[in-house]
Amino acid sequence: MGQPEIGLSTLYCLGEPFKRMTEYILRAETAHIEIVDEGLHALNKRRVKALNEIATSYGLKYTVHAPFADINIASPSKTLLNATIKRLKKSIIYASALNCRVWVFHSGLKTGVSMFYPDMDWIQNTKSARSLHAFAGDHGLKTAIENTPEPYPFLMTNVKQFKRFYNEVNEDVGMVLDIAHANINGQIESFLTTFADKIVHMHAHDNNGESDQHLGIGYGNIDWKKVADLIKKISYSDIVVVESVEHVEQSVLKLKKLLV
Ligand SMILES: [Mn+2]
Repeated sequence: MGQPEIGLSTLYCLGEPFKRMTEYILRAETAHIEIVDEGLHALNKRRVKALNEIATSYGLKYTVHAPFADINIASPSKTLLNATIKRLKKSIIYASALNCRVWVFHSGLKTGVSMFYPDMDWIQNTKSARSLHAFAGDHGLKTAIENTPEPYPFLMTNVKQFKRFYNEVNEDVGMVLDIAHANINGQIESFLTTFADKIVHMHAHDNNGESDQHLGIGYGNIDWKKVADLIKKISYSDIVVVESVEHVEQSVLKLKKLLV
């Protein structure tokens, strides 16, 4: 088993034009870039072509983070669910064209009608996850579902929910461990030990243990030395993507020192 490699998410510059983002990634301290398929950086054919040209010239490798704004794969509205799946399938096609190692997506969320239809959103969540995974497989792409932060009404924030998901979804959907999201419910160690064989990708940023701040590594209350030891203990050897929105370069260097 090798060592993990450190990557960088474009989340920190999502407020800036796509063109500027493509300039920033050339200056990153890593060749592993996670493209956030959202907002000003939403992918299209032309942008995929541009990113592929950059990858060839500068030796970059990509992963893609699925769109997440107003996206709910557990939506009780057929109309909205269809629009959501259509958008996510587009993202999968672009990710496949970028030769991504993995396509990262979030679970669905509870809604204002969830209390009237117990478990319906969970059932729709697993259905959608299975169908997106199958579609991605048809395009030669792996998928991984991320633990999302409390207190948002996401369906998959804790270990218990991920256990249920993997009991019901036998397909090879990987897990993205977002270390900082797991810090909010105090389950970093529990996630790492329970899903050592499912985790294929990680997100790293920091927070005060209460809200999803996406701080630079070392600027919140996460014990990174302890986290690094746990990551080594499970022999994790895939990518750890820095998803901070500040102190980005410093965060990449700090994680390299701890993990590589
Ligand atoms: Mn994340």
